Amino acid sequence: MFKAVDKNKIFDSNKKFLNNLNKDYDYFCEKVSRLNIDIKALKKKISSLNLALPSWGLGTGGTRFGRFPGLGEPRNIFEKIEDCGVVNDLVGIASSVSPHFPWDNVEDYKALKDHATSYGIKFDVVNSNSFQDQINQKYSYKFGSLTNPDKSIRQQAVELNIECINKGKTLGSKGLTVWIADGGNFPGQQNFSKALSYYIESMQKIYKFLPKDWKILLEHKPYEPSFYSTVINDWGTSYICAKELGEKAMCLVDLGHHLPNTNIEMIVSRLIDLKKLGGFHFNDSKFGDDDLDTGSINPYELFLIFNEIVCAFDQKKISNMSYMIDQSHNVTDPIESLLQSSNEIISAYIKSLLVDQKKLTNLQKENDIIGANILLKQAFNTGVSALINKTRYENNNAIEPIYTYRELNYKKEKSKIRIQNKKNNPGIV
Ligand code: AFD
Ligand code: MN
Ligand code: MN
Repeated sequence: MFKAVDKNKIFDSNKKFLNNLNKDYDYFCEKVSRLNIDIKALKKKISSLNLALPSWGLGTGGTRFGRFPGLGEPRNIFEKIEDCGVVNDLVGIASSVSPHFPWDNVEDYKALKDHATSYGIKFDVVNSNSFQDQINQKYSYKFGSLTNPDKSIRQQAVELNIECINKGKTLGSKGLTVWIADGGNFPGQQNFSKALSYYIESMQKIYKFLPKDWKILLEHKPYEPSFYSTVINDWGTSYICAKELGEKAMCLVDLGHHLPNTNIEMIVSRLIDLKKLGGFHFNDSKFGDDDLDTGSINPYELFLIFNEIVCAFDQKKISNMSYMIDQSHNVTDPIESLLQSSNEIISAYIKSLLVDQKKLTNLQKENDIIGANILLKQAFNTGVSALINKTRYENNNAIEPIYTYRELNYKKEKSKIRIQNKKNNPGIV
């Protein structure tokens, strides 16, 4: 689209890398030719990956201890979309944004859509925020939203989700993701059984309003902000609810929403077999729902997850998947984090496509454990950056997105226009 970034600037910046890129690319082609891999097909896979950016990830995040606003950060959804445009112009695979309501409320949704379209950005699934109270809100979500013991509060949360669907319809979204913070901080606080049945009852009401071609994604999380129990705590509970709701309800796997050491790739496999895996929120973590940058700590896990997805696509067990980044950029420029994360995601994906699935099946049959492990490791250890960078170059995107981005001095320029209000709010966004 190249409205956010001048195409010529990308072209000029690319010149510096072209010579070396071609050498690296030739080496890559030579290497994979021995593996009987179709490079054209790989390039097509790279170009067609669709990675949604979270609107809240464009602003500087924070923790409950504080937030340190970054230079020139976007002040509203319109400016966030401009920043999405920058990311997408540089990497070419991030052409949609996932809005969060009421954070991203505007007066004119048609105007918002037109604004996004002018930057080449589409709207991915919409998200509902029933984990905070808003000014002028009748009832508080302090003790829960969709699962609150009070019927009127549950109804208010249901209506919030229906409003999200209506906003999404104007924006051209095709889905709603629901993550609730509901749960308990003390034993005895909540009746587990009632809370879950309230959830299903509330979600059924929302489900009725889903347009035909929409899906509803259920996002689970084991703890936080409730620290004793969470209503939709794990993939099993999420699956039960999705099954209860119907065909359009699918489970969403946020990589940070698992207890330490959980085998996430196995959960992915299970949900695929159960025909209920709808999408991902990518991020990385060390201790909990850290919302760190995807692949920054455990790129091998990301690769193993993609290996399950690729295998399922091969076997026609799945035909589409929704990919989104869900990170909190507390100490970096969110644009740089998103550029780097998109690179980690595409790398893990492409590496997983290098796995010879037939060979793997045979090695598994023969119980060749080391052989199977070597097969995976060989794919994981294959350098794919030349292929990815070359594809980006051919699509007029940046060979080295972060380098080019830094040359633009984008945030410095924006800081002259985006005058921030001085409040240093703690909180997730
Ligand atoms: C939460 C969940 C969910 C939610 C987001 C809000 O990951 O995706 O919408 O953070 O910032 O932990
Ligand atoms: Mn998430
Ligand atoms: Mn999270």
